[in-house]
Amino acid sequence: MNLRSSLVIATVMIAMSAGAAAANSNCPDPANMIGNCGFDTDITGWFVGDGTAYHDPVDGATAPGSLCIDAVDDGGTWIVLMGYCITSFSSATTYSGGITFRQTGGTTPTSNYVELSQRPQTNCGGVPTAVDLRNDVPISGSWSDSPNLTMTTTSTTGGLGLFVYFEDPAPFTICFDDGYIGIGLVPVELEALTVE
Ligand SMILES: [Ca+2]
Repeated sequence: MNLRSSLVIATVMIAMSAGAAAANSNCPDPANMIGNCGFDTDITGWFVGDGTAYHDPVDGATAPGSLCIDAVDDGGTWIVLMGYCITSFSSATTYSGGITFRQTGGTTPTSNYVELSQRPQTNCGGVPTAVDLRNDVPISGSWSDSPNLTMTTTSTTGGLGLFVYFEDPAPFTICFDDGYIGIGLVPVELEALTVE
């Protein structure tokens, strides 16, 4: 039995002992500050603005379960926003964040943004005091990682948030999985490579 096989088996055993739903091997990294990172059973903890969000129990990036959004263009200029907000974090500390997604239907949105930022309000509202914002991240039908966002907090006040938003969307469905915010974290696929 080589090392890789041992790691896979050990991971499966840990997942089984944690319950039937906990099949994701690397999203629940102890350093990940997002509790419901893999959408194993629901979309609790995440917020969604415009659009209808729901839990897909089957589809997922590294394990079943994802958060999907059905968005329909209402003809105006509007934005589908989703994300996660953390209120307990350190000052002058560099955090990384990201998420994995894929488009399952509809037309590619006109533009999109992925953002990791500190904002003055505890619900992650207000103008960012620190931010890493990426525009027009490639979206395809395959699960793919957002850029690994990094930013350094300016204080311990407000919220530290991971946001994804789409501007002027045509009808589309996009699903998300394996979100993370933490110190020194990288996308789950890269993390798995490091372990191996
Ligand atoms: Ca999942």
